[in-house]
Amino acid sequence: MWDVLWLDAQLATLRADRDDCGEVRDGAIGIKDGRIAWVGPRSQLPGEPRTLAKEIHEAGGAWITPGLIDCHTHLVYGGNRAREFELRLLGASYEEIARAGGGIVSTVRATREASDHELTAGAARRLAQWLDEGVTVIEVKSGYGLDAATEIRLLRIARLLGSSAPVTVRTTFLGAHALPPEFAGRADAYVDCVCDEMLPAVAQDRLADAVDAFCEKIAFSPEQTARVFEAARRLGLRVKLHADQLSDCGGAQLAAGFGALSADHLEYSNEEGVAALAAAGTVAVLLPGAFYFLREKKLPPVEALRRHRVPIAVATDHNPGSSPLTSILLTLNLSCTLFRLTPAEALAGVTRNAARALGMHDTHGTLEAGKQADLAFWRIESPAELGYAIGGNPCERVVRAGELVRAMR
Ligand code: DI6
Ligand code: FE
Repeated sequence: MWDVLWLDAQLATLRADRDDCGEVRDGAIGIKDGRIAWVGPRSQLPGEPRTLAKEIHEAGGAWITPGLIDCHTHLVYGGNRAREFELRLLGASYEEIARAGGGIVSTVRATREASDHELTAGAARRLAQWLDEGVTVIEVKSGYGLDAATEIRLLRIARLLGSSAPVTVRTTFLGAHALPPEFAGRADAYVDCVCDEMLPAVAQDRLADAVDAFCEKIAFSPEQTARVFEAARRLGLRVKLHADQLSDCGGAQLAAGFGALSADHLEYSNEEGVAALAAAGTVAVLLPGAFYFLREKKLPPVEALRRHRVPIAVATDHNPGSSPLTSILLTLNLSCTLFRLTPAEALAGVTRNAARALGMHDTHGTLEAGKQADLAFWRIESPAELGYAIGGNPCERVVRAGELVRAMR
């Protein structure tokens, strides 16, 4: 006997063997012990609804998708960078500001000065918008502490968000995000510190599910990145990479060489890089918020990603400097409008492929029997509307692990 049976719903299952959204008209979902026990057309239910489940719920014709997954955010930080935004509007570039000691390092200063309470409250306030928009899994990176104590603080706060809000938080250690001021001119010494001090401490307390780095001219070289990844591998942690965002650093190849879960940004990646991602099974995470906010011109190689059948995910990259974007729904539209993804590709990018980018594809990301019952309910007439609309929020209910965590609105 199932715990709950949802009826009167249209389903976008996002099953991998379907090119569309895996649509099922007049569908039904049975839930038991927080997992999907049965999913399919109501006409194929294996019995009378009342004999199948303890509770019958009607979805009122809503579309149900898997709970959305934002697989790349920098949610926990102090302050904001509105002043820097003004400077950029007056003509300064993101890279010039970074080189002049602004950029990431200014957020590092604000983050180190902030109390745990301030950091937690700021992140929790922002997180509310993800929950409103049907997100049930969010990845959160450290990377604005850049010393062992603060990086650990950020990861602990990220973990705490997951125990105080109805959302699954995956944490990523991004110690190699920028060079902290106290290591100016000594990047290799900082990488030593990341590998020999920070990473082992983070791993010992099981504070990170993965390790990330920013491989870029204004950040860390491919050699320095490889050192961080080798240290992660020794500790049994999977890696992901900020790759080829502002220049072609061979980031895609580097990530693939380490069997990365994902390679993110990829605007400047070349065809060999894309082929390497395909061979390694690494997910390409596209981040249209940063592309838009920095007014980048070089588009990520979407055609090549399709041709090589690299799974494409889409994420907010929420951060105060290059993507102060708090809406996963707006991100869907940006990925369609700017990168020419189809709405179905964009939706797969925040469900099935985002789960893969976090190594959670066995349990999350599609509506299939056996997976965790994370469901988002939408007041829409077709799934394409989720990528089409700019602003607005048609999410009307959210179920997480079988429990209603957002009631009808
Ligand atoms: N790439 C980005 O776009 C962000 N971090 C990164 O590695 C920028 C973060 C910031 O400017 O604060
Ligand atoms: Fe990022």
